[in-house]
Amino acid sequence: MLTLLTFPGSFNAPSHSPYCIKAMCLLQMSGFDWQPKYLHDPRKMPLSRLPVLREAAQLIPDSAHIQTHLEHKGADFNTDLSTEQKAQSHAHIQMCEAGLYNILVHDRWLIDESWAHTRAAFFSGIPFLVRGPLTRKLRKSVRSKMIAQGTAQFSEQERLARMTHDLNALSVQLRDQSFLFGTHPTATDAAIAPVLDMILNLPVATGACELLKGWDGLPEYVARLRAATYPEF
Ligand SMILES: N[C@@H](CCC(=O)N[C@@H](CS)C(=O)NCC(=O)O)C(=O)O
Repeated sequence: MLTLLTFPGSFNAPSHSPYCIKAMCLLQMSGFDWQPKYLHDPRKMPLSRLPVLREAAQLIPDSAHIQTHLEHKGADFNTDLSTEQKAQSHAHIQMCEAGLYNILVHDRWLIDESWAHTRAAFFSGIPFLVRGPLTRKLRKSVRSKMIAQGTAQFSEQERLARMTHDLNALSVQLRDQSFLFGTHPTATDAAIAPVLDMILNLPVATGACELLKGWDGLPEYVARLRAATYPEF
């Protein structure tokens, strides 16, 4: 039995990490038996992050490595994709991880009204006396990373303009198909739809949330991916 070490769920999702949900979707799509094990603190994990897949004594960190591991065991997440489509898949995943993911993190952690909900949902298990100092330290560190990465240096208007380009690229790829590469979900959908889903389910209606909610076809696409591949716990 495979075990996915994952952050628990929040905001209407089976985990509060889109990378953990990506791994969950890949496991569901693989057809292998698996179970979740919830962790709150990833510091003892190989890359100090989640998700991590455990198989017997082996720990496999990083959702992309988990995908490769499952593929070596026989899973095929990109059935029927041409070489050109595989290249497009790679480019879309990179775009999402560099752009949309960081907008999600920004809106969860750095918008004050949203942060109050994020803090309550992610850290309610931390003892009250240490919760304040710990979450202030974590928020400061996320802010520094968002400034270093660039997302927090832009105005809201600039962030939304960049997001519009990303959503437009996804829309063009999706066209009138059910999933990004046709009638079946692929690894690209597993990587991208959870990020969109979390932006749609932000605890407050930020500009990014409103932009995506009003985008023709993308909320429906996310709902299809949820129905097809999210686990039910
Ligand atoms: N490249 C990694 C990224 C995983 C990642 O960044 N996970 C975040 C949560 S979304 C994490 O564990 N951050 C450390 C923390 O929250 O302490 C993957 O694809 O799995």
